[in-house]
Amino acid sequence: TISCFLGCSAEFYVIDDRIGLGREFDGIGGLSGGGATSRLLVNYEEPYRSHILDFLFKPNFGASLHILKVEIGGDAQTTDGTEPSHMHSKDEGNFFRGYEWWLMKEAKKRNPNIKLIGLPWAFPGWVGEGTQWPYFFPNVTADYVVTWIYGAKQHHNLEIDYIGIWNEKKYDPVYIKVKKKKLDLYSVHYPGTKTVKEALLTEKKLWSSEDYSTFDDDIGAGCWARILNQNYVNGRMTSTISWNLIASYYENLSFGGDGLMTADEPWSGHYVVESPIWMTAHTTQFTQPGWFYLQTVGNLTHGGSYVALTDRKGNLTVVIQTMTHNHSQCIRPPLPHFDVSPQIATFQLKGSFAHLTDLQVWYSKLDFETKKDTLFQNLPVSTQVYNGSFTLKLDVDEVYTITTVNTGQKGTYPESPNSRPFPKNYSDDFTIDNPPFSEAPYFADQTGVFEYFRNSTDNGSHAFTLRQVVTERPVTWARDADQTISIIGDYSWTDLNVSCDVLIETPVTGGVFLAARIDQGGESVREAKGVFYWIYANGTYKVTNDIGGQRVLAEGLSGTREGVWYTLTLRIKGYFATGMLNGYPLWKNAVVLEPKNGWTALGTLSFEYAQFDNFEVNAE
Ligand code: 147
Repeated sequence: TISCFLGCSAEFYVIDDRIGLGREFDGIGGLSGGGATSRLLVNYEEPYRSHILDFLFKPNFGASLHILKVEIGGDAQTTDGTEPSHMHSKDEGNFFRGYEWWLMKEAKKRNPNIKLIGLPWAFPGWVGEGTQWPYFFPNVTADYVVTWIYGAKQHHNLEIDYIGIWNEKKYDPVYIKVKKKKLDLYSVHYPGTKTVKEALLTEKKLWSSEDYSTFDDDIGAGCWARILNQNYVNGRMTSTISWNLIASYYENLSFGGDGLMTADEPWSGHYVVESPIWMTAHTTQFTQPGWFYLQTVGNLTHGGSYVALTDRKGNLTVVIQTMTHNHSQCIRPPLPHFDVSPQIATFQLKGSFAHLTDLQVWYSKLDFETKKDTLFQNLPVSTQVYNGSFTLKLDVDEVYTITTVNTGQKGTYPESPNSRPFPKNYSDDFTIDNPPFSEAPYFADQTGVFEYFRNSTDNGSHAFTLRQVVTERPVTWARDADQTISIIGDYSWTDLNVSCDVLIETPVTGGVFLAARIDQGGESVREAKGVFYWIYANGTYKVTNDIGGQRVLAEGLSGTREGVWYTLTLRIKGYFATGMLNGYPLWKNAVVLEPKNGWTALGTLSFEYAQFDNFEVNAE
């Protein structure tokens, strides 16, 4: 029985298919990339990595996503790092770089029906033939993207369901025509649940193909639950895709901690299944692409909204959310004020649903006062459904799923290992035959691409190295640095010793660096400060406070040149830094006022080949 409050005045809502159905539902998705947002996920040990993948993709378990959208790597910075291209240059192709292929296969393994989408953010420089623009040579760009699609099929047996144009940048009608005869759907990013009238009138499918981008705490969950409903109720959008899939990148990079859950500690195995996963489950576990929204969807009288979907074979799923304004703000766009208060709602089932009796109820409450959330609980509730209607006493910040589908499950695994910081003593000699991934563990490229390399000219101690391989400025999406850089370690590191063997490959103009206390990457990588120890092919060295090399702390002669391996050692303690070359002091007591802390890093002076070996860091 429902206790009487609000004077027992229940509001009535009708769920009815006799007036015809609404639009076809296309699914809920997550976006890996745009960019490098899954970078650290691949380095989790089993069984944790599989557990995480299950929470994302396994049907009737967790987020049980319908769609996986991935970045088509373009060798350039796309928010939290660079993702490697399948064609670094015109004459080569390699479909085993990065981790998006792997991720798509893992998703398909769990859900063979999952839809795949590819979208480029950036392109290798050759695609623009030096113009830094992908549309001057639409054939080249189209071929490049089509090669990726064929590669997916040929090398991984992956069928790509949808391909986008160019993320958040101009589109070009000529390019679209070259690539494809027509546009199938209109999709927007961060629509704030609204659609313009003109878009509705086209009767094309409307999607929110990138949305959310909010820290994955309870407010993020509130945002996500609200827009999953309202993107259809307000905007008739039939798919919503989360940027991003999983927060698997160093937290101090751009938009740290956005995602449906967090897994950014592969060294400890620790991960957290955050509340947005369960908000997703409320929809995904009880509908599938190909279901239809009913026309009877809408807003609730005292705030919140409801959608209803059917498979047209008698199944019904109703999702109700009552997120309050302050507990459901997404990062963008601004959310106009609205009120939500407790209310009693009676849903009357008509048409095909009039005789339903046995409905499952799944319930969540984000409790911002007690902090004790109820997340995705199956309530014993068949008693609440009678006489063709059910009544819910709705409080604020809740989600209900009322459904005929009885396969829902709240998946669980034993707790993941305890959180631990990045190991203070860490080394990598990059010696590995047939590496499963092209990147070395934990290195997160911020400009350029660093890959395992088998050095055929060296059968001795440097046969296996890490090599920077982007030799031309890409058609960028963000403001990539003019130097290349890959970061690794703990952002809170202050005093440390770091060393690495380096090989400059470019005569005269070449240069490489080893660095520490790097204070930023991602979209602001050009402004990265830290302690950068450079050696150059022209026989000199420098110590600078910035990646651009403007703030010089020390400089002089080093006798260094291309084609020779050197060991660089950088030691920083308090305000002082010291550098060694092949174990001999080259400069000392350079004064470092800031940054106080940051990651360590490797890199090159420009887009040039260079190699690295025997990386070792010992932090205090
Ligand atoms: C999006 C990007 O597509 C993602 O790669 C990621 O960077 C995400 C982070 O929130 O942002 O790009 C946007 C850029 C600008 C707006 C929206 C999305 N905007 O101004 O509304």
